[in-house]
Order: sequence, then C-alpha cells, then structure tokens
Amino acid sequence: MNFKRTLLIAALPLAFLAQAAHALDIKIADIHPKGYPTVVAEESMGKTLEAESKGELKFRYFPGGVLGSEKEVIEQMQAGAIQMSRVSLGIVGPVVPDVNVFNMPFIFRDQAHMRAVIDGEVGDAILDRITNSEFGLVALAWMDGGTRNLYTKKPVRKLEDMKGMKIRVQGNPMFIETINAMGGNGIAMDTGEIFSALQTGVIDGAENNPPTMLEHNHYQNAKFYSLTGHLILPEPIVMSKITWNKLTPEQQDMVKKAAKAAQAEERVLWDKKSTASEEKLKAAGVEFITVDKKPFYDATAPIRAKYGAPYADLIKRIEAVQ
Ligand code: BDP
Repeated sequence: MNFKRTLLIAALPLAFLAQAAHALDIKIADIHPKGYPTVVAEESMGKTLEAESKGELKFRYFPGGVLGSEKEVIEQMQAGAIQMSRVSLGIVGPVVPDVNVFNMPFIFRDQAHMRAVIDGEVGDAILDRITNSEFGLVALAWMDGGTRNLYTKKPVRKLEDMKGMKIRVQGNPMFIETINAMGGNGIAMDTGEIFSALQTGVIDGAENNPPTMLEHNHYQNAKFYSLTGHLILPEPIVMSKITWNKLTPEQQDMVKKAAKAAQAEERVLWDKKSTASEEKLKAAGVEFITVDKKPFYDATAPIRAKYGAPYADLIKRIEAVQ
C-alpha cells in the first residue's frame, strides 16, 4: 500500500462525517428592514430552529429587500435559490387565485376579524391552497400586515378627491381595479420603487399600513393619511417546496411549529410597532384623516362581486367568524 492510498483511506471516514454534519443552509428574505416586526420574529424562528435541529438547519437573514422584490424572491424560492420568506398575500394572488378572497377590499370587518379568521380553519385552508397549488411553496403560518390606508400628496377627505390620482398598488390586477373603482388610477410597482416614485411625482400616493409608510420613508413625500381601511392583508411565511422536500419529517414538524410561534410573536410586536409608528408619523407632520368608509365600500362592490363569485361559500365562512 503506498503512502498516498493510506492517506486516502484514512480520510474517508472523515469525509463521511463531514457530509453528515453538513447543515442545510436556509436563506430567509424579507422586504422590510432589520428591526421590523416580521424580521425580528423571523430571526427568533431561525434561532429556535438552529437549536432544535442541533445545527442541521442553518439560517441566514436577508432583510431590507437585498435579495430583490417580493415577486423576485418568490421566483427564487420556486427555483430553490432562496429557501424561506414572508411575503404579502397581495403578491401571491395573481399566481394562486384562491387567496384573492383575503385580498378583496373590505372582506374583513376589522383587524380583530382578520386575526380570528387566520387563526381558524379558514386561515389553515388558505395556507393549504398555497401549499397544494403548483406554486412551488409551502405556506406555514401567517404574519400580521395591519390595515392598509391611503397616503397621498394632496388630501383625500372623501371618495371624490381620489379622482384621477395615480396610486401605487402591489402587482395584483385586483388592486389596480380596486383603486380604479374608487375613481383613482391604480399603478402597480415594487415596494422599493415607491419612495422615488412619490418623490418625483410619478405617483400621487400609495396605500399601506403605518409601519411600512414610516420605515420605507414614504411619509416624507406623502403627508396625508386617509383612514380608508380598504385592505387588511395577512402575510404568509413560506418555504420553497424544494427545500421542504429535503427536510426529514421531524424537521418539517419543527419548522411548522416554529413558524406558528413566529406568528404569535410577530402579532405582539406588530401592535407595539403600529402604535409607535402612528405617533412618529403624526410627529413628522402627517395628517391622519378620518373618512366616511361607506362610499369607498360601495364603490368597490363590483370588485367583490367579480372576484368573490367563485368563492361564495368561503366568503360566508369568513363572514360567520366572530
Ligand atoms: C407591506 C407588506 C410587504 C409588501 C408591501 C407593499 O408587509 O410585504 O411588500 O406592503 O405594499 O405592508 O409592497
């Protein structure tokens, strides 16, 4: 036996060992910056899973949209290049039409109603529809995305004030139609493009919750916040199916439980962040405008009729949740 061969044989068991200990690298992406409720909850989920899996799952965090827009992140997850994310349901709608039931304007009475729905069997059913679709993602739990209101350069005090206003929405045709039904002009663009679009006047406004309006600096160029409450969008925590299929059943179970725990943690963080954001926005000179929601609700009835038609039963179940 020559020296080289001896070395090779001696190294073999080591190579096997190294392979067994090879951790599964999980990159988790979020459009929101570090410190944002969703990102904080993702970090503790990752820590829990690293500990529980004894290092077999290894998390790397990519907040602040550094891996691309939500649409791009979804495509990367479908290809298995990004393993996990939390995305808005708005962006899932065009690919898994069933979830658009939750994306319809005024489908939830208020945030408490939305929470009761996502915590119950309808919430699980929508997660399953994402998982069981051809979408290539496994939907594990929900995060809270608050209530979306309009923010604009010129005040919207009543429905008529929206006439002709160019309002940014997420890339979902239903949202464009929703703004159009209100008399405005819905324009789809990625989250990262809103700031400069507001600054340069490409758009007259956008719509989102107070934490996003604050943390993405949109308030700097849109000082009026009209409390329309037209959308209350929950946000699924999703994993690439390619990654999911690499996990052992025990690891899959761990991931599911940790995602549910992240749902609970984020909710508490969300409430604190929302209150603090409202205060900061007001201190920065943003005028909060209470509007009569009825005209906005009535104007968007055709959207609910059009998109809700195939889901009459599901809508009844949503409405029945107290
Ligand atoms: C925020 C969501 C984020 C969306 C963003 C948007 O948390 O996931 O990307 O809205 O409208 O509320 O683009």
